[in-house]
Amino acid sequence: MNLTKEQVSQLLHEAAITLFADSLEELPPRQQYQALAFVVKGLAGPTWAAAKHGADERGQKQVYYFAIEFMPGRLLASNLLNLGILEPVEAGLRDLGLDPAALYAEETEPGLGNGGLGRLGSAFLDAMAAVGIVGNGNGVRYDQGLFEQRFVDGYQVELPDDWLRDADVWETRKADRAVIVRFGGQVLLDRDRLGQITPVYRGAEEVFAVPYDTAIIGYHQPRIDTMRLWHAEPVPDAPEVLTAAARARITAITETLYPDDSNLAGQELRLRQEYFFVSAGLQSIVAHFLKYHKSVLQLPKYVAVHINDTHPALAVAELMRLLLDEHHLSWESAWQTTVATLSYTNHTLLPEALEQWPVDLLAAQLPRLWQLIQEIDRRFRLRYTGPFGQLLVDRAAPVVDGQIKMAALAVIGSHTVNGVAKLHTQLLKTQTLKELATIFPARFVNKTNGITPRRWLQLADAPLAGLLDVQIGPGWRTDARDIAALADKQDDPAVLDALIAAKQANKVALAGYIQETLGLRVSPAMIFDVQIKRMHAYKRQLLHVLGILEAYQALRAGEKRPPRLHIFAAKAAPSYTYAKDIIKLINTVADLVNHDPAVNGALQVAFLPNYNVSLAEKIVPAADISEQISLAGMEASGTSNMKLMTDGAITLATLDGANIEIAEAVGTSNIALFGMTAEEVAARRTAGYDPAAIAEADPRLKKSLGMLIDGSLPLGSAGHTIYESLLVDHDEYFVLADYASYIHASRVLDQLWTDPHGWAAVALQNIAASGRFSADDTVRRYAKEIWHALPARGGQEKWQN
Ligand code: TH1
Repeated sequence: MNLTKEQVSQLLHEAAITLFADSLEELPPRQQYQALAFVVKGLAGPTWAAAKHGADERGQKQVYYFAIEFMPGRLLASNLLNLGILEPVEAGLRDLGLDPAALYAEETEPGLGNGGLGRLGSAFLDAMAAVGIVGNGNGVRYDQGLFEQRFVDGYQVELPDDWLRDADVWETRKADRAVIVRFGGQVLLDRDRLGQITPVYRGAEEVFAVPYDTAIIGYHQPRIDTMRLWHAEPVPDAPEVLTAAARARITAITETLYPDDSNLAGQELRLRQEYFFVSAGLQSIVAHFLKYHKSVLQLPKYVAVHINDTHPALAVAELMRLLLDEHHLSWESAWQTTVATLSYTNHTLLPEALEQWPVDLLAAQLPRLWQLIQEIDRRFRLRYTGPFGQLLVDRAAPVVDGQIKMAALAVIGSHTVNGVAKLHTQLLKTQTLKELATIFPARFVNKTNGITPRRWLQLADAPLAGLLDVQIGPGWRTDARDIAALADKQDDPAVLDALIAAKQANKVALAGYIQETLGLRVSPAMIFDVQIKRMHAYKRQLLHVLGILEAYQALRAGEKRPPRLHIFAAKAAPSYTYAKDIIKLINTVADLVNHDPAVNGALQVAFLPNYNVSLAEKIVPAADISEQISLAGMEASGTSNMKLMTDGAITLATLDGANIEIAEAVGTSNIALFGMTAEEVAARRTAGYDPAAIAEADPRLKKSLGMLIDGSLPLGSAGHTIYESLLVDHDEYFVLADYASYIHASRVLDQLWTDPHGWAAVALQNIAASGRFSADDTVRRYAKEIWHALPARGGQEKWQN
């Protein structure tokens, strides 16, 4: 899209008058941001409108990505970049005396996810638009996203995330596209005039599902996809007047994001959320489809519906309901159509995160779906017990012991199932879902996750992006694989110096932010050692802390080490007390080392509060070390590992999730690996394990563990809890088993740091190898091998003005 900076200025002034009846110069920054966002939305509008019909008219297959979380991050700069107008707009703003970065920072980030799962969904939407796949997000418009995190006395405190206080400029309410979603009541099966069986609903609770659409702009091409998020409201003009309590039950459905993946509290509400966005999405897809096509039997030819983790797995039963009850297909045709339309990604092996619904709960909330799930279960058993035997089928079936296993339902009802990294897919097939993989071996495939280099490199890391343009030309901006050309420069000292300078600039910026936020002065000359991800025992932030305490003792004993700053950012689910204890521990250790003159300047800890996409954009470009230290076999993939590598951090990692593929891509001499493999972990679990003996044999480790309970760290009960988790409760995540090897790998990095060009050469190889983790390629593989939805050929659409 073409735009001059003069046009930018004119459009902005007009928007200021239209929106706020004031001149641009008079507006506070928040309103200046809103005016600019309004202009951008307006520029994209005509193309968005055209894109919505284009695909249907061409008969191009569309993908609907169903996810209970999305984390788009701030959209203004990303939209400007994708529209190809970042430069004229920034020039126009500067001419007006406005600072572009300051305006971008006014945008409230929609925190509609917990972490990697939601961020992946948003990266995929961005990538689909970029590569020309007609993609649609389908999710929930939560009134409140993930809580805002503060630290009080080192403890996590959760504040509500009121992200809609200032209206969200990007969303568009589409009240005319609302649909009704039904819960509860009774279902009677009746025959209609033509003798077809039709369910009659009695006493159901009706909920009005209103979609809010946001444009997902394709990078440098006139292709705009849509993220559709549903909001729950009472049905307007309903004949019955609802009590206040009944209204509240309805609005509760989309009030808050469920901030947990570690246990199933608030079960009923979560189930209602899941059915709500699944039913609303499928109803609107089928209705829209039938505007262009005659028969629902054609659905799989034109529509792919993707189930992102089990949260939308009710799609299997809901699509059956629509095809059977509303479109009167036979069971067999409805089933064929359903399976051919749906596909499923599994994102976790953690037993506590694999959803199961008690039959009573589901039957009460969704009586018709319960009938259909029973029938799916009955037919599954009938069909496969012969060939595979009772025992195996019992383990594979969706309904077992009064529970409905959502992963099983998703696998049975999908044509393809994928894991998110090679190891994860393998463990899925051989362990977690092994019975289903025996029955459906061809269904299981791997699709390793990806990230968008546009956000993490082009936008968040301008110094590195500039360096790449100079060294290898700008082709990498469209095709991330071109970054590989950088590898040839590893012996060029001028390039290495430029790389060091680029990293330094990012570290200076982050150091400023740390000072502002925590009042902690840090030097950009230190090693910035980063661990950013949800707080969880399996991710082993605790191992990182034990590493810090080891360094602390070494420095106090007079050892020399390169100065290191340990940077953490992480939220703990509010009900996950152990994770909150680790937060308290990190903050307490930070207090100790940051105030001890004996280690002055050589060791510091910064725990930045309120981790979200925007904070990651500040931390990732400044990182020297990327800590990816989960217990092998636990992290499905990880994606911060890919972002940090892209921006030139060196990975300190176990052989877990996508770390294995990162090691393959960079070569083992360019990554610091340590710890047990997934196989070794499994063997150790069987053999038995004595963490106390390990602690006893290592004086420094023993001292660090003692510090948890001897009063040297004022931790309250958290110290004892953590101590006992390791030494009394058998250290479930093998922190102590991997400790010595972790310390060793970390010391190898200390050694490398003493040779700046040596370090920079390794960082350079990481950047050069990062191209294969671009989400653009990942969604191309999904499109080709799962969705069978090929990108539109070029030239089919034009910018509309
Ligand atoms: C994450 C995985 O932990 C991570 O390894 C992976 O890279 C990411 O998904 C994207 O594939 C998950 N987040 C959640 C969140 C919930 C439930 C399951 C998972 S798996 C609520």
